[in-house]
Amino acid sequence: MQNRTLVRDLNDKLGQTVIVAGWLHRLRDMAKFGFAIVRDRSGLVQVVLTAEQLEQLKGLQVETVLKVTGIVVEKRTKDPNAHEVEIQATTLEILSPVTDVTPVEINNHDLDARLETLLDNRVVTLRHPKQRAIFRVQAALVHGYRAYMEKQGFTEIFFPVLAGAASEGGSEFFRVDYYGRDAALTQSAQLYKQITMGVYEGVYGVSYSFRAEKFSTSRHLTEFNQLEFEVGFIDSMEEVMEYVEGSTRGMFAAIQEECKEELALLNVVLPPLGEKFPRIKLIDALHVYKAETGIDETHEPDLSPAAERWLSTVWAPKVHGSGFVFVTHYPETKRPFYTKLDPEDPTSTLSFDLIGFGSEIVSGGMRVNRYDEQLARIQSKGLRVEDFEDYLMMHKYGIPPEGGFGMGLQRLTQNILGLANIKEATIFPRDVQRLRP
Ligand code: AMO
Repeated sequence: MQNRTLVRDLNDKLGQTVIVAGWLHRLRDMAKFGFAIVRDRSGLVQVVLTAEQLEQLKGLQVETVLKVTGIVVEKRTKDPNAHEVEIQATTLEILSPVTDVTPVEINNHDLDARLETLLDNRVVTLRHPKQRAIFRVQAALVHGYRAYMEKQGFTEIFFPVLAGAASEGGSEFFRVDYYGRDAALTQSAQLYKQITMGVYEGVYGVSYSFRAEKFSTSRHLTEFNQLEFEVGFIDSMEEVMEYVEGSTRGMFAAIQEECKEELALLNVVLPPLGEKFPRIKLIDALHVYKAETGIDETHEPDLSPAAERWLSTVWAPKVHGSGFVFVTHYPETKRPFYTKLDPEDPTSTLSFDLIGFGSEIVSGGMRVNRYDEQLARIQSKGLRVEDFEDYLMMHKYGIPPEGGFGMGLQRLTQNILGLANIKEATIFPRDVQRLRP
């Protein structure tokens, strides 16, 4: 639309005639005149309407799409220091009339709806300023990630979603009928990002991951995005962790720069990152958990959700001034076939998770890069070697020592914004029950 002014730029246009376009967020009819709150992608503005203009809106509901021409004036308020502006409308054009009442009220400060109602009516609830803010923050996280990776000189890769074999093992994959053949939706870009290690040495990308989860939880989706990363010619897993930390810091910087208003609207105060994210072996973490809380999970092969929460929200902030903690050296039984075994203890792996603000948001580690070793791991995991022919070809033709990680985008957004359910951090979530909208 030519000559349109966004709401956020109106403060600079005092006394000028402008065109503002957006949705009717709220209407107050004072009989002889009225107030329309108009919402565009940048904010809300009050428009003062004449009786005739009010008449134009008769029978129309909120969300009607409007084009307003008017003069920017200082808003009359009781607070002499509040230099807000409003628009004195000269003409009003209706671009798309709405006659139905919205199924959920979206013009209050908070959306008062249960999660399922909010998601059933996502088409309109997404328009609420707080919902909009969530996905602005998510976009900024990806900007920060991309900017960091580009700065390192790495190559962005666009990974396939349809594949012949499951990448993470297990049974949690979706089968697809592919012209009568069995195909799968990728659980991650794992195999593909590793293959590119024969070429680019450092790659990243945003992938789609599909997991046929059996239950709905507040942390799991059946479709989500991973910020993927893989790097070659490394000496140790610690190098991969440096990239996790560097990119996370870059992402935090991006949201602080791009999303000040959104973070304020969502009442988010970002937790401290600390000097350096602490690193602790799984077994040591379980012992600290036991010593400090009395809960004995030292015989477990993994952290329970409660232990993850305690480590990242109590222990790491208190002891290391950080809301993040790397937990390393998970047992072989808990990690996929591509994970390198720890040469000092072959029941353990060179693997890590990054736990942040309550739960795991990143998984990563060193990978097996030699052919014989990888063949043996596939066989020992009971997987069919013929399913991994293409993958093993890369090992056969030389892959440097390498490692990488995958960061769950929706999980990260959920934890940073303190959202109770991951579906709130997913624009159109899919779970065991939900496939719409
Ligand atoms: P993993 O399976 O641990 O590792 O997944 C990596 C990250 O993705 C997120 N995540 C999920 N988010 C929402 N719903 C789910 N069902 C779900 N499952 C996982 C988490 C998790 O930390 N290929 C490896 C990564 C690697 O080693 O490079 C992988 O997929 O935030």
